[in-house]
Amino acid sequence: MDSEVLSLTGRESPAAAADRAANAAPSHGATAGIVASDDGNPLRAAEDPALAHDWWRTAVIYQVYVRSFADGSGDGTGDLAGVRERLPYLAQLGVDALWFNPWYPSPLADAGYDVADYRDIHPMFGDLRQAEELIAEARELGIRTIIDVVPNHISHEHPWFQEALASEPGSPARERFWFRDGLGEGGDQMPTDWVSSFQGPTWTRTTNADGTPGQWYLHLFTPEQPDLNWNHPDVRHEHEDVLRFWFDRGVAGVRIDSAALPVKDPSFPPLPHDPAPGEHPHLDRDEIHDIYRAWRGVADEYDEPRILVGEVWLADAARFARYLRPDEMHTAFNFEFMTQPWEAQVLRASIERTLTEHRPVGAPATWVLSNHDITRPVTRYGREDTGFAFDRKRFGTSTDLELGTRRARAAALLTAALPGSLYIYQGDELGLPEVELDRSFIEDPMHFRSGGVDPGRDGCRVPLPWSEHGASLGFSAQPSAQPWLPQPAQWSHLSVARQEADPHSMLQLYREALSLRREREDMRTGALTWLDAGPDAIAFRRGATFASITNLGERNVALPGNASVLLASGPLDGTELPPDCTVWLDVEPDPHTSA
Ligand code: TEU
Repeated sequence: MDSEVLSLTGRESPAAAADRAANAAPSHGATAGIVASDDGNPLRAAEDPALAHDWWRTAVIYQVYVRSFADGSGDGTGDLAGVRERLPYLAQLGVDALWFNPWYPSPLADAGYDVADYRDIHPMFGDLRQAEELIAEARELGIRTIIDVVPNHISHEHPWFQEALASEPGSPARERFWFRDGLGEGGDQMPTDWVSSFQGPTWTRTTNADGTPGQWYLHLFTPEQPDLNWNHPDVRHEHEDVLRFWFDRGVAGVRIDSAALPVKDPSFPPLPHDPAPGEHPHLDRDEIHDIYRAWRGVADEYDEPRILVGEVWLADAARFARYLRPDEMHTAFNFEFMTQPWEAQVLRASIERTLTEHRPVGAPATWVLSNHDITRPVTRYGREDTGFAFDRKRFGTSTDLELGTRRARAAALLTAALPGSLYIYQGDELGLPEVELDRSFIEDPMHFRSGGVDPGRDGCRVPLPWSEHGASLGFSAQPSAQPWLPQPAQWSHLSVARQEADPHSMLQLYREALSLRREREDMRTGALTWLDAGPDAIAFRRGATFASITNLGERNVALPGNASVLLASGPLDGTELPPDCTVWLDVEPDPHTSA
């Protein structure tokens, strides 16, 4: 078979040296990298108390979608009791932190992203005491907790919105939201033409106490998610207070939902055709940074500073990086990489861009293959269109799951080898595919607001299979309980129990990968140096003796002779790396690369 020949000699560019500095040296005080203990042995960065402050720079963060993780109460819905029972599984997987999707009381118009009370837990998940115990128990296992906050909007059932609805136009209670009179005669036209990212209108008209049509209110998502007015001091104080409420309970950080959206242009202009940076009326407005600077102030009040992780969907890399300046967020999700197709040149360019855009602000990159909004990787990579866009999702898309799984395994090792922090969405470590649910089960407003064209996001939110048998494949503590969304029967083969018994399973691959990442200092803090393995491969060193090669082409890539294999995402072909495979190598030190 033809193969590409790999040279392991790479040259560290000035940019790579800067990366090394950014990864090893935190911007706030302490020095990182390897430190010598009294007896001269190197300590791992994470073990040094001063350096523990920077745990987030290289952390592996596992996303828990509570409703579908594990059901401890036996009612078919995941809950905190279920997570507590499964903490040993998460510790064994080797993650540093958990990010919980919103767990607050909510009418679930958007799966909990419609928060009715920030200071409590949804009764179907448990209660506040259980949350406190979970946070403490996880911490004892060395796992930190990150929770979700949703500043752009709250639930229509939140007392503030109920008060606003019951109050007169122009009243202080309405000032916390965006109430406006309609346009046209009788005010029956929406105040703006803005379109929701869930499709459809962004304004809903209220009804006055006497039954006549009233003002309209803004909601960038569903009508059950009224947008907050961030010019109002109550809104700012309330959120800072909510942060303290959870930070005081041991939460290590927050994931900030729709983080580029909260600030609006209060003049409500029509949407410009091609707005200049900062000119969009509700996306990435310059004033937004004040909010996160204030939040950073709150986070830094703690002995172990709390961290801010932004859900920042922005095409403009330079504007994205502004959220990561030293006095704002610590990190933000790298969706640019996540949405790219399975093509070597495109992915490599995305990695380059990511590292380049993070460098000037000194923030680490994040690597994300999916989350609760995104088509599962094994499905995505098994389709003709291997990239991701919300508006391209359709029912009945043909999928080669075997191919997709091979690529998802390769992608898992590729991302775990890159510099920065790593996110794993629950179930990706099992290689779960996207489920095409019968329409009768779908709850996601994205599905309904698309007129039923978009299958929505519930297909990646199906309860996890823990064991091979039973009505919910071990998801529920009550063996006969039906899970809130049906699991495909084939998921028996993907269950945790089955994969624990199979040394070649996706789960074992993740466990081995995370364990190596933990053990090897070079994988966490070593500079990235590109290697040339031909146009269809992504190959790089980290530090002096670690290398990762991913073959995205159709021909084998020959492995170098002076290297030993640490881990591979699939079987090697003799001394060659087959297509859609990643290999991690222990290599001889490169004279051009410093450790
Ligand atoms: O998603 C944010 C989101 O979907 C939008 O930012 C959108 O993708 C973007 O504007 C497209 O360009 C978060 C949550 O992850 C999601 O589950 C929620 O439904 C949503 O916010 C609303 O809270």
